[in-house]
Order: sequence, then structure tokens, then C-alpha cells
Amino acid sequence: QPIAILDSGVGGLTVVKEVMRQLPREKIIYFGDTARTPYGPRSADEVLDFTREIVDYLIQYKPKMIVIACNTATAVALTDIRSRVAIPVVGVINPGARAAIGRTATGCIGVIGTEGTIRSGAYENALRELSPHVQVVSEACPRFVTLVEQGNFRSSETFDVVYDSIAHMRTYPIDCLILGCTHYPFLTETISEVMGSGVNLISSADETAREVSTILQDKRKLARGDEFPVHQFFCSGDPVIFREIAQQWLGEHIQLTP
Ligand code: DGN
Repeated sequence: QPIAILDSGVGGLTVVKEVMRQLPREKIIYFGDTARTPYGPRSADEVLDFTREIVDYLIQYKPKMIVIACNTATAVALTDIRSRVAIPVVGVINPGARAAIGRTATGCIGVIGTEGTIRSGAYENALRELSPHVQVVSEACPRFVTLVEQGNFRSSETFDVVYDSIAHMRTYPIDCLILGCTHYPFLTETISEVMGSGVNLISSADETAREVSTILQDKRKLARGDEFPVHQFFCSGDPVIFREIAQQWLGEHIQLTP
């Protein structure tokens, strides 16, 4: 049985890469809604509808778990999707929040994400629930997703956009910055250049993959056997750019169904 992973576009591939690294025997089916990306500026109702549609599609493949590898969708749809399916559903917000609380020394945590994620307050809520006195500095970075969907990770334009969006966060004693959008790990080097080496970047992708692993272990549902699975990728929009980004990021040929 596969693990189903979904996102508004290529962002969830950051989670796929970590799941592949940590759990190489697990088969993955991935859906990137590239025709309707970005989700960030859309209303909560719309994002909820899109997420339900994608889950209904993926469920046909009889997955053993669903990973909502999109912070924007996790913020508005996690509870709903959990109530609709009988398998574990993992979101990307709590794992990142937990990691940040575990690592901060200053007690001041930065969060960057889409407008939808930041507007929802989901990270502040998750962080404060874990540690009521933590200081949270949030910033929506609406232009990052477009750059990533274009494969524009390391240009001077990208540096300028990242600088303009988050350099001001350095005025706070932030020692952990949560990359609260699964597209952002593609920009790790640039974000790190802007924030400086004293700031620990927390990728929701890495932390989520660890959670996937823990849940499968607890439920004794880890894949066994000696074979390495063939993963399956679907995207709703232009397959050319999706394939290019996916192959570059994952470092292998991918089987893509447009
Ligand atoms: N990758 C998604 C996230 O983590 O929020 C959102 C990207 C988008 O559609 N704006």
C-alpha cells in the first residue's frame, strides 16, 4: 500500500524527498495541483474543496496514509480530512512547530509561509500550545511560491525577493525560522544567506517525514521486502516543468501521469 502525498504544486516534493530518504521501501503516490497553484491567496473554503477533491482522487489507490504536504491546506483542511477517511492523515504544521520549540534557545521563533497559512494563525496556535510564552514573528511571503514553481531557485531576482521579504526579521532575536510552506526548502540557500548562520532553518518537510516514519512504525505498517518501489506522480497542470523540477530535486527519473 502506498503513502499518498499531496500539495498545490511542486512544494510537497520536499516532503517526498525526505520520505524517500528515511523510508526507501515505501511506495509514494504524489499529486501536485499545478493547474490551480498557488493556494496561498485563495479563500479557506476553496482550499478545503480542492483538498477534498484531491484526497477523493488519491483514495482510489488505497493508500495506507495521507500526507497533506502543504501548509496552506493543512491549516484549513486537516481536521476535515481526518474526519472523512479511515487512515492516518498527517499535516505539516505540528511537526515543524514541535521541532522549533525543541530547538529554540532565545524563545523567539520566526515563521514564514503563504498569506493563507499566516492569516490562519495555525503556527502561532501550535507553538503557543506547546510553549505559552514563546515569541512568534510571522511574515507572509507570497512571491516565493511563484519563483519555485518556475524553477527559479538561485538567481539575483530570487535573492532580492527573499531579502525584501524577510531581512527585516533579523531585528528580532529569532534563532529558529520555520519554513512554513513546503515550497520554501527549495530556497534554503538563499534564505540562509539572508538570515545568517545564527538562525536555524526548520523545514516542515524533514520533520513531517520523521512523523510519517513514527506513525508507520507504531502501527506496524512499515513496508517490508527487498524491492525498491516505483513511485507515481500526478500533476494537474503543465507536465514539462513539473517533471523537470521533480527530477532535478529528487535526482532520479520519475514516472509522471499528467
Ligand atoms: N506548498 C504550499 C504550502 O506549504 O503552503 C503552498 C503553496 C501555494 O500554493 N501557495
